[in-house]
Amino acid sequence: MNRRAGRSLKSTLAVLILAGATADPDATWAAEQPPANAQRLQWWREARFGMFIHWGPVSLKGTEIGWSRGAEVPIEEYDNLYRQFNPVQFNAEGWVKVAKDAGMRYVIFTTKHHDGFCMFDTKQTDYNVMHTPLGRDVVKELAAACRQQQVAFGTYYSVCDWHHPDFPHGSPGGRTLKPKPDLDRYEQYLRGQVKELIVNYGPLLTLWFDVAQDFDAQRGKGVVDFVRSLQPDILVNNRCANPGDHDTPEQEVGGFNRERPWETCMTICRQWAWKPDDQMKSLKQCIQTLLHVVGGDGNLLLNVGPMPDGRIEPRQVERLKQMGGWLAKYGDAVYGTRGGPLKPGRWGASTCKGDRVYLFVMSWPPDQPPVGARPLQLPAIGRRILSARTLSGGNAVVEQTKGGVAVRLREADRDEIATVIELTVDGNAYDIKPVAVVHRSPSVAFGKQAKASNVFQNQPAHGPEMAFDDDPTTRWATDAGTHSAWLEVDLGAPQRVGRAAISEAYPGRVQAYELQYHDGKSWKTVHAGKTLGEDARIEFGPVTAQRVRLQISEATEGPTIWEFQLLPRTQ
Ligand code: FHN
Repeated sequence: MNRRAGRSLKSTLAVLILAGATADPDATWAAEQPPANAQRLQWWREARFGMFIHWGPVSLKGTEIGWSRGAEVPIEEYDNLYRQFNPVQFNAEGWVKVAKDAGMRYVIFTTKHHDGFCMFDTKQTDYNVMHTPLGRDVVKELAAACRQQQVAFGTYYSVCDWHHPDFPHGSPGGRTLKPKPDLDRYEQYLRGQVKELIVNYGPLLTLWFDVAQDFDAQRGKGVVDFVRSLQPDILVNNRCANPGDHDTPEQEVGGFNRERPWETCMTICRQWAWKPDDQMKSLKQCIQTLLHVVGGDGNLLLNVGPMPDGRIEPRQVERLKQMGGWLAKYGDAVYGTRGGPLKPGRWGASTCKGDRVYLFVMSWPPDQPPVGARPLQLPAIGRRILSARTLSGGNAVVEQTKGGVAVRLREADRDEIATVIELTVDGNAYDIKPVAVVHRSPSVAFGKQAKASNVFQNQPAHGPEMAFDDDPTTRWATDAGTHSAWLEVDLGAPQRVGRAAISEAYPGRVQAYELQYHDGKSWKTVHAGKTLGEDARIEFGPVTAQRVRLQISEATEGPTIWEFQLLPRTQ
């Protein structure tokens, strides 16, 4: 990482903010910057963590923005919600402060989602926030608050527009066809609005396009080139039918990739827009997701959906504050780092900066009586470790041999979310060749064939195998409205098992379940229980079986399982 690019975040951001004050937004950047957006991309990569905000009149219904139009909410009703939209408690400064207190370095706001409603004072249509009882330019206030608090600001803009008569597809869900579309005319409308966003509210950190649908690569490239002509150093994502500057894995941690910039976008709850009593991720899930993302060399864009009164839900504010508290202690191991060299996995994740490697240990090998606590065994890293410092408490013992690195730490000193250890090595840590941490699973079900009675939208990313991969960022999920389901694993051969460790995502959904094994003729129950939770530890039998399943007979909502481990009995 070169010195110039390593410029402090603040001074780079100051240039970013100040540029907004000049007549020509790019005077500052164009004069002294490297070509295109190299420095802004560098700044973005070092920022690591941003706030996504999905908001609009649909918050009055508590249903999903765009997608509920013509589905849970009749189109006529949905399209007139703006007439009641009066979020009197909307306070842009307060929102930006929530982001800043969370340790977020940028904010991306939905200026127009698939429902076509515009949250800014656009001259292209009256279907916008200035024609609501609120009558204020939300994007203008948010952009100003970001500038004032030195937080970078970017705009989400949906390419598909299921409300606009010229965009070919419509609601529900983009599955219908408009009677007289005109895509060329729609593109001019889109270009007009994108220009307003950049010229009237910029310079922007990024133009975050979404769902190109009827736009092909040629049209997408034309729009992206147009955007760059208005602000040469702007970042553009990969969702305008064009590769843009970075990828955007969604609701999942992207794969380890130092070559192509990427940003995981993820909801702090389940829905993008506000939903009453939605299930919110635990602090552990939020932090471990952030660490797996930055450990893979990516950014995390974590989404909140403000309420119809203009507030971000207090419990979401609290969760974000907790994240900020964690980053206040360990942020040096996140901001301005690169992913690796030890690739993310069940064990945890790592980042590097200068001659430091930061380990975030999230899972330790199970104890092996009578030996006791076994060390975390990491592969060789090709650099000499000069010293080790445990930042999260206790004193880890780090032993380096030709074969690898062993990390020992008393159980009492291990951090439930992530144990943070700083290694100082004899050179630039970024030059260490990235290496995977071979996982020795204690579970005889690890990596085995699995099947299930239901899979969320039949998406492989939520298939049954996700519960047997020892990866805390993947899970088996079922469709909304599923109230009973089974998850089966084939161990490949008969195995003697007597313990199960089950981690339920969205704890509390499962209300009754049975653990069963197949004896060659039928399913036999070895354990029955009520709720599971995030860390259920179950002893049974022991039994010898090849096929084992979790039979969920009662669930309040689609059951979903992070991990289902099967272990031998210890005694
Ligand atoms: O359909 C949208 C969805 O509502 C949300 O805006 C996400 C955010 O990345 N993008 C689309 C789904 O991929």
